[in-house]
Amino acid sequence: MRTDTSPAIYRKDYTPPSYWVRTVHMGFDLDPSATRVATRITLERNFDSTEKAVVLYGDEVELVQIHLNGKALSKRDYALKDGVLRIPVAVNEITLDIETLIRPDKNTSLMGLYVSSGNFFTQCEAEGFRKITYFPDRPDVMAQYTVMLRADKTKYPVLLSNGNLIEEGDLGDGRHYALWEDPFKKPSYLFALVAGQLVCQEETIKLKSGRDALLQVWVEDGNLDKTQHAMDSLINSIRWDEERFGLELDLDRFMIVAVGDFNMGAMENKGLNIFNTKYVLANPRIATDVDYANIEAVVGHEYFHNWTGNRVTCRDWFQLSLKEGLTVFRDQEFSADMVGTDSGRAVKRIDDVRVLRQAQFPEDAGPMAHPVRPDSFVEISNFYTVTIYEKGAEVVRMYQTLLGRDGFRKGMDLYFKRHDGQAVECDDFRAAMSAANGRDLTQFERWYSQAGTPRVTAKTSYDAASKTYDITLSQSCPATPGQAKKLSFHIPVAVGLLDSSGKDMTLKLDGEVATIGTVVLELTSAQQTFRFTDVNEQPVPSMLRNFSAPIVLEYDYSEEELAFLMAHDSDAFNRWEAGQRLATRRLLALTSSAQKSDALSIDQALSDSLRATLNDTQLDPAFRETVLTLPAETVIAEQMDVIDPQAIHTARRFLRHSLAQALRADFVAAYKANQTRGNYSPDATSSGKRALKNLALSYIAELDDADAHALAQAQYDVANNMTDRMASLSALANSQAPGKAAALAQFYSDFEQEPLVIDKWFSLQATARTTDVAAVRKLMLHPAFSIKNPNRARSLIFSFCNGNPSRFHAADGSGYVFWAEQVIALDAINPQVGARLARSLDRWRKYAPELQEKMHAALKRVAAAKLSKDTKEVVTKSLA
Ligand code: 0A1
Ligand code: ZN
Repeated sequence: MRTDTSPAIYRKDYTPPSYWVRTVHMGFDLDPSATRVATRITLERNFDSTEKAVVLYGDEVELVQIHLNGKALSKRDYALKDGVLRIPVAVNEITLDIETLIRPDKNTSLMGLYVSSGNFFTQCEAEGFRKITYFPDRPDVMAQYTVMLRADKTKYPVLLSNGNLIEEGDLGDGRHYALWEDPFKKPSYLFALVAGQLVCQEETIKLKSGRDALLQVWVEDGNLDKTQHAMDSLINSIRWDEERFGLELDLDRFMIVAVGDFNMGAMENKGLNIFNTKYVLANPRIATDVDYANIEAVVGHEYFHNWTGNRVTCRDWFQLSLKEGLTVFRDQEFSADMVGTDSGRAVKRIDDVRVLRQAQFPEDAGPMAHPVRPDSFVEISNFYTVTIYEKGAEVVRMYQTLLGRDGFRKGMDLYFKRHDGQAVECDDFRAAMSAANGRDLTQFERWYSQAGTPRVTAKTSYDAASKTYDITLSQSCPATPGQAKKLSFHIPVAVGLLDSSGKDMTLKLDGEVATIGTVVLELTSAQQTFRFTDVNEQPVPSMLRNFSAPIVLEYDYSEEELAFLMAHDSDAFNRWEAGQRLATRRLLALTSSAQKSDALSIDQALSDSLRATLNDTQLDPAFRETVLTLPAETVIAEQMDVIDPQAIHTARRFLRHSLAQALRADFVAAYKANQTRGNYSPDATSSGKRALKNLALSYIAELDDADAHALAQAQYDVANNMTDRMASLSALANSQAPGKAAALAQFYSDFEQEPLVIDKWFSLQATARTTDVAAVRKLMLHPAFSIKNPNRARSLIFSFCNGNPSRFHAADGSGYVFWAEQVIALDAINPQVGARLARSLDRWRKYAPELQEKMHAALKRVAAAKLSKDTKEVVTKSLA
């Protein structure tokens, strides 16, 4: 950890490595308090580099000795400064032997080699390998690894690393060994080892080519009843990649290991994926429908990285979205295909767009805004962001929208043909898409280089005499840090026109052949007019169908048009979108009334439209649930010039309460009609029913009367799965129900032995309406709370700061004081987790002056503390 101000690194300063690494042989003598690592690397000069030295990086690792071509080096033979070790050499081929000593048990950063529950794990992306040994730890240096693990046999019976197990045996002194060889060359960030007391579920499957592959899911003893869903998800992922992209598993063995202490979701180490337990362990008793879906998505995501990330990797970390945006897109498509139905695909799309709007749009409008391919960073760990991941996925999706599914596949095929085994740039992906389809995608590059969410304003005019309909689109993009002026983007805007009966019109763009349904307008200038001909009546436009670009689309829809689209649009996404537009307008008006302490009143038109959707049994329950869910408080906040969290909260609660009153009978009917009986299954139909039923319950619970309490309590008492149990507990926890405290206590004692469930228990309380800072501080004293475990810290501290806006933004500033304390405390333990929490005040300049002042003081307080470069970068940018 460095506490001085660390310099920024720039993309334009990229230089190729001075030496390539051909082979790496590592020997680990695993011991929690002193692990010895002996590494032999063979290197070859890179004639593209002018540097006449080998450059190695190390971070908090003790260098015991170093030999060059068998000769011991003394301190005079190299320069070591700020973790960079330079050995001047003139020969073309060299061998380095490096011995290092590390202390995994003291490693609370969870980067490099660390201990969790007595077992060893590694995390090397992005720059964790340098915490194990000195190495050219950069993604464009790819090498072949052979790894020897030695450890006490009883304490660490299982020894795993990347690739194939070549040999294992006894060392005679109570210790044993395992030798692993990875046949594929890889960058150091994909290195992994695991050692300890673990058990596995395994299965052998036949790959498309006829080869056998051994699949294993490793967990701690006692968790083997929770691995089936992860195994099924892995098998489905393998099949899907074979079918959709013609990509086969290239290894004989593929392992997933679950660990309870992990900074992120999971990691795609070659052949040895390491997962946060949250994204592996599931059974009906402990996991919700959302957990099941997340596990499927994350297992898919890591598996898909095997091609998009591992076989073709990134030249440097500025290209991170090359692998992440593409792989998120792939996991989104996988999840959608697993549901299979059109309506299911739309619900998945809606979920993904919600994440984008709730998290990425604010990021893109705040002090940490950065392009999908950033130009600079101080700490790369801070750039594992929703922009790199989710906006990156939207950018990849736009290729598919522009080129079609087949065109996109051609582009992917060419990408692998050109770059398999290489470390490349985002531009190489774009070039492959362009070349495979004969399309000029030059302007598309701006999606990678310009930050900010573009705004597209649409204006329409119908001319009955000439039967023409014009759509004029104009685009702009707000300034972001370091980018005052933006150039026009290449934006695919998918459009349909509805006739007065609600049917899709046949569309004829000026001079082009007719299509039924949807056309993709390509907006490339600041302003463009698209003319539809042979339009027989004034249409209602359905714009940005399926959310065809990550933009804000403004169009002056009347309330009647929105209600009409909600009822008729053939594009399910836009039916949902019309409802969200209606609800957002209402919520903004209510918020403004709340600010002026005016009387709040319900809107008949909105409640009629929502009632119609709720009662339309032709529509899937899962889809109806998305329509009946009001926009989140954070989404409303982003639409305001000055955010007023209390007024937003009052407005949203008022609307929910009013809808509950107006639609009570409808909600009760939906509750009854959507019961799932028999054994629990997380399939889309059953989980959709539960989602609608539990949404109905949450509305009914708004009324907070004896009937509502009884309904929630009854569901809690008979629940045979975690989805229903959590939904009813949440209804109770947010009410005045007499059984509330007893249910919370019962839940705790029933699940005390299940860490992932106890996380839910903390998080539910952290986000409850009555929970203020004092209550959170009290929960932190609970014996089950530990700030050192990232999942636990996230379940309580992050859930409160990010998921309970009206309490976090308490007028007295107590939330911010708490936030500052926790950022400082977390940063000292684990910089990545500290820096993540530091992001909670990103948007401080958007709040009223009284709050701003208190946030500013809290930020200053953090900035004045001794910080890691991770957290320092975040608060410095926030204050800039
Ligand atoms: N590449 C992983 C994400 C990841 C990044 C950094 C990590 O270390 C702290 C861990 C995981 C993915 O996209 O799943
Ligand atoms: Zn990823």
